[in-house]
Amino acid sequence: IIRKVRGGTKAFIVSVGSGDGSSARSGRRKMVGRSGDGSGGLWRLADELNPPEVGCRAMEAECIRRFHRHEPKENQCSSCVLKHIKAPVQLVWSLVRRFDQPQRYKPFVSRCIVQGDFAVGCLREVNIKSGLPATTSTERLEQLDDNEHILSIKIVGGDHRLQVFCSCHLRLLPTDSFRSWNYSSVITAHPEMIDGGAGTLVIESFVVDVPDGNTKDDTCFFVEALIKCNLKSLAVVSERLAHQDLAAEPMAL
Ligand code: A8S
Repeated sequence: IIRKVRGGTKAFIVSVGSGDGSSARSGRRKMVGRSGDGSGGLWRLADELNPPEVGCRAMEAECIRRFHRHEPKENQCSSCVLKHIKAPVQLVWSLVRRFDQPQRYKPFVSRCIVQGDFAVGCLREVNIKSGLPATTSTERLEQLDDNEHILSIKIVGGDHRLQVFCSCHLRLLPTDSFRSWNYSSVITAHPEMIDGGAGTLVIESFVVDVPDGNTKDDTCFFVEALIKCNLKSLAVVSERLAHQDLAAEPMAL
């Protein structure tokens, strides 16, 4: 499943689950194969932007292996979204690391308040824009590594009303039956060259409980869609800032 990928702002997804294969939509994936890690897990490459023959380079596979190892339990699914951004890693990381300001690039966040000091272990209360099956989310900063560019969070509360969802529509619980959502994610940023310029490979992976009545496939699809929106927006904001930085630089004589 490791294939060549061209530079540019392309995103694709690698997912792993226990391969229940029960979803009617599993055929939607462009590629399905066995992972070679001996776990018997099913690796899928869901490629939204790249042509089917374009997949994952060795560098990406290595970053996933080093920083994005999750061990999903039987009732969980795990997946990984990648994005190539035409902006230097320092700039991209300066946006990603701000656990206290996710609204700088996350399009679904309207407000965020951090309780206490901004340090590993602190909690943020995130307000979600209307139209989504949640209004707030309480999240803990699990890891912040400015050298390796790793940020990891865990959802510890909120009013997520997701019980049954699928790719085409969401069915919500009655408003009084809130459930917390067991969700952890890791986002990393890696320097790379894109079209001869400084670029960044951003990888975000997650592990989440599969709600009752859902398949792993549908759960992954829903979360991947949200993360893809976040990373797309991160690329737009970063690339805009990178252009401004370039324009502000004095011309070399
Ligand atoms: C993130 C990633 C995700 C956020 C999800 C998946 C969420 O904030 C949104 C809608 C939901 O229904 C769940 O890092 C939740 O932002 C946008 C509130 C958790």
